[in-house]
Amino acid sequence: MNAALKTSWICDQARAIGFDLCGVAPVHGDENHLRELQHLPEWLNRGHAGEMNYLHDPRRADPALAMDGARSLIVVALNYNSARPYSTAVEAAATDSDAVPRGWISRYAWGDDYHETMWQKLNALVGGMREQWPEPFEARAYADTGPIIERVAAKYAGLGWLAKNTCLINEQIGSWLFLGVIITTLDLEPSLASDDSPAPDRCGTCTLCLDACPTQAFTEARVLDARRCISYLTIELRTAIPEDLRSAMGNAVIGCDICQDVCPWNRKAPVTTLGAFQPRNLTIVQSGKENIETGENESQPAATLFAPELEWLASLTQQEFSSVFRGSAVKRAKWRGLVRNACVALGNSKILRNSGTYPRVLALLANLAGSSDQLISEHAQWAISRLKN
Ligand code: B12
Ligand code: SF4
Ligand code: SF4
Repeated sequence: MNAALKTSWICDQARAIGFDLCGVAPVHGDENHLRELQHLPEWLNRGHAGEMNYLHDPRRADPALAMDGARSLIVVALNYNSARPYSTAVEAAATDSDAVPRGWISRYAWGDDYHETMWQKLNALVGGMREQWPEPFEARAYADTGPIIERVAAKYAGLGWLAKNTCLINEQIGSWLFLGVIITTLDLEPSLASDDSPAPDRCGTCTLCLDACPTQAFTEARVLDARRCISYLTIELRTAIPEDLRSAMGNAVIGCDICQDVCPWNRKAPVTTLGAFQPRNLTIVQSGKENIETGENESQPAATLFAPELEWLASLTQQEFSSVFRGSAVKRAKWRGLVRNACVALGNSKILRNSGTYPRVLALLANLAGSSDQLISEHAQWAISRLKN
């Protein structure tokens, strides 16, 4: 089978497995691809990576370093846009009333851990390739965690453009996409011919994402200072959240969707019915604190990862956290990170002082302020002072 037929077989197979997009970029030979990756050292030198030390891995600046004899990058994308409102539509309702204060978990983390879903599908694709071509070849699959800058690879595999919010946008699907890459020694036909340009940049004069970012994390269009990004602050940062950024974080507890929620290319984004990406519902049996299990039960109050109650998140024990977030991307934030974030969001909530919620939340925060964990205690104290002022 020649290189062109191989590419076409792989992408047909990828679609049959459930990926929405598939393309191939050459590891060598595309100067623009390599030039784009050369922004990485400058980005790192500016300190934009914060504590994400793994981003300094030199292989990220050149995919050829990721595997001996690598020839091709197969890039796939999977839509995770489950049919629920955007954070920008529900935020006011969640915080600006006497109702119980609710937090925001990013769309990508509502269901099962996407790494697992992506790896299963990517490994199924590699398995299919090995059956199809019995000759020995190397192929390694990555989703998020490998030494490849996936969005740049996706651009040069023809999947979309790198937008001002730094996300990969596909003209038909938008940006609610997980990306996965298979690096392989197979010689495959690139999806873009050598004289083809990648998808044109369709941001135009729009700046909605840059203007909407609550922490002003973009230093310029297409350049994100991760240290200011709520996604970094809530998930990656293990220490105290800088005080000057806390009030801008609103009700975010895991990640942030705002620069994608406001994007016109996501207004008509298709939705996925994939069960793995629908918001998890958790049944809480009130009499036994530990008795938390997944699955709906009409007779019990259900907690959901779609705009969850902040008091519930802030009062989770470490054991409950492990049980509730088993197999969920939320677990990356770790228990103390999530409780820290819930404290900040409670501090930002607009609970009315004459409501029943107000004294209850203050009591919960006072309890957390007494925690022997310095990180939790300090963030709870910050929240109390914010609610009292
Ligand atoms: C580190 C990381 C983060 C960091 C940093 C994000 C960032 N923009 O770099 C944080 C924690 C903030 C983050 C947040 C999110 N992430 Co993230 N993240 C990654 C990861 C692991 C590496 C990305 C990376 O290498 N960044 C380094 C910088 C240099 O890359 P970059 O911003 O793309 O940089 C390019 C531009 O800046 C450009 N550039 C152009 N002109 C110029 C000019 C100058 C002067 C400079 C300096 C640079 C520059 O060149 C750079 C490329 O060389 C990738 C997975 C992977 N392995 O690739 C997922 C990934 C990018 N994340 C993803 C997702 C879903 C998210 C979130 C939506 C999650 C959430 N809801 O909270 C947010 C989105 C925030 C945003 N607007 O980017 C998806 C993106 C899918 C898509 N459609 O684009 C990925 C691909 C994971 C996956 N496998 O699906 N993420
Ligand atoms: S994810 Fe949120 S905080 Fe991060 S750049 Fe986008 S809007 Fe700003
Ligand atoms: S909001 Fe506008 S500028 Fe930002 S990514 Fe979308 S189209 Fe581009």
